[in-house]
Amino acid sequence: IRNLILILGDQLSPEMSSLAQASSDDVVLMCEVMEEAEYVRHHPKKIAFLFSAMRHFAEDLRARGLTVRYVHLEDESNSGSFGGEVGRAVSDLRPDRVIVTEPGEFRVLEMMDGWQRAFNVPVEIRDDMRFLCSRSEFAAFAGGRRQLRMETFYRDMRVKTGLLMEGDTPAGGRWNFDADNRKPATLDLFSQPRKGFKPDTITKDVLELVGRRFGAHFGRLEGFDFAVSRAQAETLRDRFMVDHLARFGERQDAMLSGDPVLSHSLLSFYLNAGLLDPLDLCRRAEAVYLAGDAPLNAVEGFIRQIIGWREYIRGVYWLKMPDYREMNFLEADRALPDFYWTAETRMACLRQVITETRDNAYAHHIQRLMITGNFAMLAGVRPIEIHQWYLEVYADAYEWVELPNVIGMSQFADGGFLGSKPYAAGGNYINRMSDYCEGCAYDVRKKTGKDACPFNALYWDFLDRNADKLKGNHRLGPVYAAWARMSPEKKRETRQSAQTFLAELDALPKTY
Ligand code: FAD
Ligand code: DLZ
Ligand code: SF4
Repeated sequence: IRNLILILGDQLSPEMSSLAQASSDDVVLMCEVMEEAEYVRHHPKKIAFLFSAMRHFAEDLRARGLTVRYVHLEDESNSGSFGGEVGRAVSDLRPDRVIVTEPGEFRVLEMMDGWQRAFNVPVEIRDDMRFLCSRSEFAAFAGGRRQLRMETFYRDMRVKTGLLMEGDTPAGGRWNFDADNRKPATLDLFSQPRKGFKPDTITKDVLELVGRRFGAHFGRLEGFDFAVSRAQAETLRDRFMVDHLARFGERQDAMLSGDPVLSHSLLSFYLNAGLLDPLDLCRRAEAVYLAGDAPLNAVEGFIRQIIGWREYIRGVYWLKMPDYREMNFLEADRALPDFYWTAETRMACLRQVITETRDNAYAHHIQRLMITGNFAMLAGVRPIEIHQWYLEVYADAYEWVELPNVIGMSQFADGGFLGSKPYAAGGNYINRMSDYCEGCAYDVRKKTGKDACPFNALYWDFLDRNADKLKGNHRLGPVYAAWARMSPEKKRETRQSAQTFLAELDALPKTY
């Protein structure tokens, strides 16, 4: 054969650069391998989603006339790794060369770098054209700077794509309408329910397999109703545009116990796996705005997440790996509390978000950033441990997108390279943006003592504990000034309260 084209589990698009010029002389290789399923203990819903989507995509490729060599997890000859399967296919099929699109993880790129020599065949690694900004373009943007800012990058992407541009100026005269987007939410009884899909035969087989082989991983497999094909993902995309986009902005930062999704798109699973195209999605959102069916603050906010944050995060990943993974600017050294795996905690906010995560393999951005992320940072959890947790528990998690969000944005472990200040907050913030505190055993209004909201004392303790590293940050000037104004007794009480809480946390048994 001419080419052996390897398609990874998160490359499920007919537009992949590896598939350009593919013909009937080529063989497409797709493989379910234990190494990928176990290098971290992924949520069962994530594994089920990917295996089913891979199997559906293989069918699509066959329908287009391509030959697919699909290796199932339990095929007897399955060697269990990408390298093993490429090696086996090369020796069976003797291709002229192997073609692959660059992977989303550094770990996998390192494997690929060894294949040419190991299998004695030319290996061509092509750029991933699903992203607007290539790795080299991002490196040029970054220059040698010690700190980057998303906002500057985002403007470049607006100009590059022409999205929401009126000539050289941004639509509405501003680049960013976030100031209109910080409203707490109330339950919207008229909100359209989210569509789910009943498992077909392919998905049913996968669910049986995943339940049997990965049932011990954290997370609930029951109730799986994800889209697993391009057509289904497009149905969800179209419904989001009609039913939810208009309210995306105003509900973006809110959290409600009765509504795990609010007006978020729930499309990251499909974007990251290749079932939806990011630029196409943004153009569709822009069209909704131009038709007058959604306000600018909603559409700009949505587009910014995708051509701004998503691209920026990926740029930082490739710029900074492999060192980025190990960063720990604040020298945090606490083990991840067991309740991240059990949801058994009296803190209602954490209990709620971890329960939703376990059930849905999903939590929206503010839950990830301001509840589980914020708590881990305030408590001083080792960044590498909380990174591993995020990589395991969300169905949209791949290291290229998860790692900078955790290490940089949520834990400030890169010392402010990616973002300008730590996203630290006490109970007041959580109470303002959610309804969690109403059902909590702790009192959000109390600052210290046994029944006071732990976030309150932890917040000040975190700032005081890290003062030598954070005091110079000009965005934290006002909070350090407020801390300085507190009486010595109040300060002592606050720190004592935090220490008692942390000591109790450390004493909790480890069961997971
Ligand atoms: P929406 O709110 O509808 O946003 C639309 C799209 O914008 C998303 O689908 C996503 O593709 C993109 N987006 C929004 N924010 C970000 C961001 N910060 N970085 C990259 N893309 C963004 N996103 C992942 O895709 N995978 C992860 O593993 C992941 N881990 C995260 C960990 C932490 C600690 C934090 C704070 C954020 C993380 N995010 C991650 C970003 C964000 O939380 C999710 O993309 C979002 O919650 C997905 O839900 P949605 O599709 O409903 O998003
Ligand atoms: C996440 C994942 C899992 C669980 N299983 C597979 C698999 O069996 N085969 C596969 O091709 N890809 C899988 N993936 C996705 C890969 O981990 C992902 O493609 C790489 O990490 C690069 O982003
Ligand atoms: Fe969370 Fe504190 Fe509110 Fe309880 S009182 S839900 S711990 S913020």
